[in-house]
Amino acid sequence: MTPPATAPTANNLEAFFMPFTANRQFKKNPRLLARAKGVHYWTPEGRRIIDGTAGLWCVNAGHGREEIKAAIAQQLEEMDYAPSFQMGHPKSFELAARHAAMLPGDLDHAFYCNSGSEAVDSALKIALAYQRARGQGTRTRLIGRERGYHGVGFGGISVGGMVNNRKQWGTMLPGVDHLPHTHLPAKNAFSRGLPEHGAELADELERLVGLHDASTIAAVIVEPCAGSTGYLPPPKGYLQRLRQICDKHGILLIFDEVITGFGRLGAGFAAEYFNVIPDLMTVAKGISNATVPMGGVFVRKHVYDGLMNGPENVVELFHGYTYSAHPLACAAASAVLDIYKDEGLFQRAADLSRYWEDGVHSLKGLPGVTDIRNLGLAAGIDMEGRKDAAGARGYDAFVKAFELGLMVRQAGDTLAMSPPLIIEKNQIDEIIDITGKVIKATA
Ligand code: PXG
Repeated sequence: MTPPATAPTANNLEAFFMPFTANRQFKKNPRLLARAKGVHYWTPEGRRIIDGTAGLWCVNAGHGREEIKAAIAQQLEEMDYAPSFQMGHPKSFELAARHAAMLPGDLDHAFYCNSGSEAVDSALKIALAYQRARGQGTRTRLIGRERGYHGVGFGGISVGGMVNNRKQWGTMLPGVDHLPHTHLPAKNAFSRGLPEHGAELADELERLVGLHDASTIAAVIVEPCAGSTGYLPPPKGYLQRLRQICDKHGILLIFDEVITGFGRLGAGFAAEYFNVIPDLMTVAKGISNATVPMGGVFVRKHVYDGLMNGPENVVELFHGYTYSAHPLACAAASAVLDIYKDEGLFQRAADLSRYWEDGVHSLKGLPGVTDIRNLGLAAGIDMEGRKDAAGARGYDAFVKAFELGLMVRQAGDTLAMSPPLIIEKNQIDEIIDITGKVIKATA
């Protein structure tokens, strides 16, 4: 791979106000990526980095896919943009039909947006609108979960359970409560796949119903397997129990599948993997292989039908984005569905997941490793932090990994990994090898 002609230099990094980044620290010692293909990135200097995180959990089919590029280019040639308010373009309807056909149960309608954050806010609104449309307008309360991450919109941070968000952004949405998280290292450390203990934590929803009354609760939102806060697979039976309690009380269940959707668990969706069908599902990332920003909310028939009432000239859902179902995103999303299907990538992830599990669990016993979790083709590794410096070891590990040619994600002193689903076994070995070195180097 040839590096680009002009490598950016430190003195032109200033203007970009970087998201979720320590700007000053980064700009003193930047980590730049200039090219990508398959499971690799290259820095401007031409150094190869193995992508242990599929970008940010999103490039599931690998980088630089020609089929997606061709579909986007063709769509750009044909029609760059078309509004989706009171107008439509064929690709959006085609894509929705394809998504409906591949989704489990009767999740058969698709609303489109541009990111996971928008998907979450859209899902919360659809839930409120649905409850109101069926004459249950007192159901306005939303229930999230501790350690949940649902993006950065005010709805998402409100139902989310990230302490930094709660510290930083004031009171957020009112009328929100939270289930406890399911991370129980004392009982479940080093579980392979689903942990044994903790299904009873779903019963906390009964407690919240007892406190607030079901008639005030619109929806519960959880990540079936929490991603950003360290990769936390659900305890065995937990999601099934949550589904039962929601059904009992007329509460909508929303699965945030922004990370788990499109193959990460070795099935199309976590809903399919667990055989638990939520009423609404949020997606993004792998929906377009991250080539064109896209998010979506998939809803079950009863939710869509419930909103299709009143006079036909009235807009049923007073919500949408200029770029909802953007033609380029639809073209990309359709091309990536072909890749997933033609290459059997969801099954490939399932087939590789055991090898991956053995690989990540081989890191048990390295200095300060306190827990390792895995499910599908992703894992979280907890490391003992440094005294009085939470997150410092995690950051050093992340930097060291990059130096050694591996991209990982860091959340505090936890490392998270989620390679593209096209990863080969020898490349998994390489990821594990570098991760081991990084853990030792930062102990
Ligand atoms: N829901 C979930 C479950 C997510 O993981 C979002 C919503 C928001 O999506 P957008 O597209 O608005 O970013 C996410 C995003 C990480 C990491 O390192 C995770 C995300 C984003 C960036 C970094 O874990 N998840």
